This record gives sequence, C-alpha cells and structure tokens, in this order.
Amino acid sequence: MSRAVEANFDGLVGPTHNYGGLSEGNLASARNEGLTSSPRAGVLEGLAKMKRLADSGLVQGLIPPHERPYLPLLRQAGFSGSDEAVIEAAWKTAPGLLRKTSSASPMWAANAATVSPSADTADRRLHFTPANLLTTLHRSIEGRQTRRALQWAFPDRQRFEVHDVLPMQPDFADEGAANHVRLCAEQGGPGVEIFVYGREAGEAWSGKFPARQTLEACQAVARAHGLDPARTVFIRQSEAAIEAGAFHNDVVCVGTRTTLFFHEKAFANRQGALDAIRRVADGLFEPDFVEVPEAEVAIGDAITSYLFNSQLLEWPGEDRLVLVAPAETEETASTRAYCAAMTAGNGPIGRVEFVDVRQSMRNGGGPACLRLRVVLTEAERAAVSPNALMTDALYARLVEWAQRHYRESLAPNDLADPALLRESREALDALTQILGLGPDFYPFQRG
Ligand code: SUG
Repeated sequence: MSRAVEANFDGLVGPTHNYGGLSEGNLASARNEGLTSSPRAGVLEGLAKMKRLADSGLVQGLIPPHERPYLPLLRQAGFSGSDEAVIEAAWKTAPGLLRKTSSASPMWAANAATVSPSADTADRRLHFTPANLLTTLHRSIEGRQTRRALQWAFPDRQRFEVHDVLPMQPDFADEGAANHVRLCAEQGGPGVEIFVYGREAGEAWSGKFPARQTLEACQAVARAHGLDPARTVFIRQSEAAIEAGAFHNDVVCVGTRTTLFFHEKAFANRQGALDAIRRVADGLFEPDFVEVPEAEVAIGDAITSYLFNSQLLEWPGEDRLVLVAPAETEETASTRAYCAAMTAGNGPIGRVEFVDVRQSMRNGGGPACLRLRVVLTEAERAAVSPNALMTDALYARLVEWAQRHYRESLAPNDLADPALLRESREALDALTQILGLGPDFYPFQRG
C-alpha cells in the first residue's frame, strides 16, 4: 500500500461573486437574493481558509475561477454585436439570463467533479468526472472549463484521468463530490465509495425542490472510474432532507477515514443505508457512525448553521479528527451545544474549528462546498502542477492580486456594467500569469 493523504483543492472565488437567487431549493441563495456582495471579501475569506489548512501542514491546492459573465451563452441565446452591446441588450431584455451567466458558482469546488483515488480504481489511476450540473442553468456552463482546470492541475495522463462530463440530459443529473463520500482504513489503501442520489431517471418527481443527482449518474461515474462493485454503495437521500434544504447530500453528511458524520434524516432508509455501508466495508474496517439526532439538532438548524458542510480533517499532530465548520455553526445555539458535547466525549471528532466564509455561506456554500478532496499518493502529489498548490508566496501574490482586481462591493445592478466584464478579464489575465495557465485557458483568451 502506498502512503497517501487527502488534499483539498479549493475553488478561488471569482470577481463577479454576487447574490442572484439562482438556486431553487438552496434556502440561503433564495433568502439572500439581491443583497450587495463583496467579491473581495469573498476571495480573501476563501484564501484565508486555504492558508489556515496549508499552514497546519495539510496539502492545499486551488482551482481557478471561470470567466464570467459568460458571453458564449449570451451569444448562443441570440445576442450579438460587441461584448458591451451583448451585455447591454441582455440587461434590457433578459436580465435573469445575464445574472445566470454572471454567477461565480465555480467557487464551490465540491461540485466540480467526483474523484476516485487510485487505490480504488481498476487501472490504478486517479479518476475525475467533472459534474454536468445540469439542474441549474447558471451551473450547467461549468463542466467544460472545470475539465480544463483539472487537466491543468493534474496533467499527467499516466496517473490522472479527467473524464468528460456525463450526457447533458436530466437522466444523468450530476453534482459531483457533494454527493459522494469515501471511507477507508488508510487513505492509501482500498476504500468504499458511497454515492448519494435524490431520484432515479424516469421517476415522476413531485418533490417541492429539485433532486439534483440521479442514481444513473452515480452508476455511470462508478463504472467509468472502474470501481469495485463490492466496495461501492448507492444510497438514496431522504425527500425530507431535500425539502428542508439539503440540495446536496454534503449539507447533511460528511465523512473521512472510518467516520461518517450525518444527520438522522439524511437518508431515505437510514437503517438500510448504514447496513449497506457496513457490508461494503466488511473486511476493511468497522465504520464509526456519528449520527446527529433530530431531537438534538433539528434538520432546519443543521441547514441554517451548515454543521455538516464542514471539512472533516486528519489534522497534523492531533489524534482525533478536526471539524472545520462555518462560523454560523457557532452562532446557532443547538449546533454550538452539539459541538461542545461531541468534542467533550471520546468519539472520533476531537475538535471543532470555526471559519468565516460568510460571503459564500450567503449563497449556500460552506467550508466543504468550497473544496474538492483529492487523495494523493506521494508520487501523485509530485505530479500535480506545482502552481496549483498553495504556498506562502502564492498566498501573498493572490492576496495582492485580489486587492488590486476585485471590487469591494457588487450590487445587483452592477452586473449591467460593461466595466465589470473588462475588470474580470483583466483579473483573469493576471491570474493566468500568476498560475501559469497558458495562453488560451479562458474562452475570451481564445478570441
Ligand atoms: O449549487 N449556490 C450553489 C451552492 C453550492 C454548494 N455546494 C455544495 N453543497 N457542495 C448551488 O446551489 C447560488 C448562486 C446564486 O444564487 O447567486 C448557488 O449557485
């Protein structure tokens, strides 16, 4: 068995970060529609979180933001003329569409792709399937650029396979790692892969909010990654969780190593789910289930506080896991009390650390949404593009870059400002230099 670590690749918040109210079923996104955002505060919060983890000795990487507003979609929708004319006309006649092409949603890297470590795959390569995110228009435009970004960060085809997105059709609705958990005895050894879906293809869906992941999408990813069916399990999310605002499973569940931390109402068939996980783990490890009962933390509180949308980490130098939770978890009475009691006990989670990612949280993105986990052996780690890994020097350069290029505040009407397009492109051109992304990484650079 090779030694391996779980690295985190965070999505860098883009210059157009705003509150568009674009995600049905994501309660924070709906609640905060129309607020004025701070793209600069957003990117700096994300960078501070990355720095905190890197400083602790964890492997921390980053994924570059996408080009927004995304003119190719506006042109596909019939707008023409100069870029400025396209923005002006779109704002006048289809402002909702302009908002959808302006979202900085690629920051939520947990939705970038599903990732299977090489220890789990038939060809012993590390596999990525970028998510098609087809349930929402504003996110359905991410997949191709995400694939490019992953190929930049993980360039070695001998070791890494970055698949194409699944077909852009509702039967294959896929939201990536936000609906996927890997448990294992050791990161470098074989693991079990848990896929969580909200509905099956062809099923009449009568839920209040969309179910964004299908069983068929999960099965397709598992096949493409060459996973062992005996170590793979497909679990259905509960409709109650989706209705309460768990638009992704990672809003009510997180796991690492042998620990699964989840809300009592997360799964449609709770006992069946736990039995299935035990069965696929049999012979490898005994799962540690940390189940949070509704009586202690009501699902509504779990969702507003984002208790489960936390990073569950093996922190260097600590013998129990650390939960990196959003500040909102500390500010919600029930989750604060739960965390205090949990860490005072002798379970697998020994400490909770709170981080401020409020700009992202107001759009329904907690610490766990902002990162894509990639288990890397030492050889794989050495094959990652060095520019994709956080260092003190890169952090300092990115803070300076963000302060120079990002607006302090962005009100809804500012999306109509053609200067925002120019500023964003200047920011991405400068980032291209800093990260060595190459001359044609962004569509606008390709002309
Ligand atoms: O897909 N919000 C994102 C949040 C994604 C959170 N990711 C995970 N749970 N892993 C979404 O709903 C809102 C954008 C807006 O309304 O402006 C948004 O896309």
